[in-house]
Amino acid sequence: MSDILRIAVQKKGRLATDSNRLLDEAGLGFFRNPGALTCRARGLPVELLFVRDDDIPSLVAKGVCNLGIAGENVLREEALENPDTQELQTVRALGFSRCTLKLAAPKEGKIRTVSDLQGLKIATSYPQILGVYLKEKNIQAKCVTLKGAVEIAPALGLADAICDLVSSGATLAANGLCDFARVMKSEALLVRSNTRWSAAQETTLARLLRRIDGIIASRATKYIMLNAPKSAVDEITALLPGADAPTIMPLAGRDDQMAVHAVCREEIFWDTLEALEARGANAILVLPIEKMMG
Ligand code: PRT
Ligand code: ZN
Repeated sequence: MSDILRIAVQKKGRLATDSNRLLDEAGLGFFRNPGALTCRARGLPVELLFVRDDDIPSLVAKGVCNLGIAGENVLREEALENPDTQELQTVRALGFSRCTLKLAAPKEGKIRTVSDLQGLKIATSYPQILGVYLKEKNIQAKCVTLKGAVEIAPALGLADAICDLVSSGATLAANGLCDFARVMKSEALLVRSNTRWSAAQETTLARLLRRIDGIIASRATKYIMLNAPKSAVDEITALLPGADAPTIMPLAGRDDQMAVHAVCREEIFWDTLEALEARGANAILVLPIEKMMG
């Protein structure tokens, strides 16, 4: 059994940049030659395999790779189609490549609700997920499977409606379509195989997860520094979003002011900064946090 942890990631596409960035920030330190399909990390005993996202569920299910990063939509579609991939365990939801699988129809047409789909044709790249959804809703409709450019299907007369991924909604709008139901939400997941691993591989995964958790936590977290009038310190610290135990220190040469430093675990909006300033806070700095641990 190998001691190297092998991770399948998308070679090129909407998952690739964020997957690579996460693994890079987690200290894997890999340099990929253009065109190379595998790459050994320098920071941890890890090898990356660059593949199409559709192949990731089965590569991990077969144990060719220990881990994979894929969209929830692809994992669910594959699990419905290929029972081998049902055994994959989600180890982390990664918070990127977020999108929603939606039903949409021509803006000018008559389809406004799911029940309007009875007896009609729906184009999709996700026939399994759509099939389950329609069954739950007691709708009998025909799925027309297309691998891409699903949004063009109604204009070509191939289908009456579509079921496709939406993020900004710009593609639907550009094709004169309007969404009317949400089938599922999706984000990138880190999944692991159900096969036997060596102790070294388990140890590497534990180290990797601790680092990933630190990265995910730090993304939502900011460090805030400000000076506050002594009399308003309590009021000002109460306004800091998601801050536990701020550090409050005297300011050299200023008896009337204190320095307040805090880690805020929730987003700091302009409104909050304005409210802080209105209570006398000054020299307010909001800084990103790169890494967190402990
Ligand atoms: O080559 P490979 O098979 O690896 O890649 P792919 O072409 O199958 O997938 P890719 O790279 O396009 O997407 C990979 C994954 O990113 C998907 O499986 C989703 O989990 C996720 N994702 C997030 C998206 C989108 N957002 C998305 N907007 N995948 C596709 N889209 C498409 C959608 O199909 C539609 O055509 O973008 C268009 C809509 O975008 P908006 O912004 O106009 O709404
Ligand atoms: Zn794909």
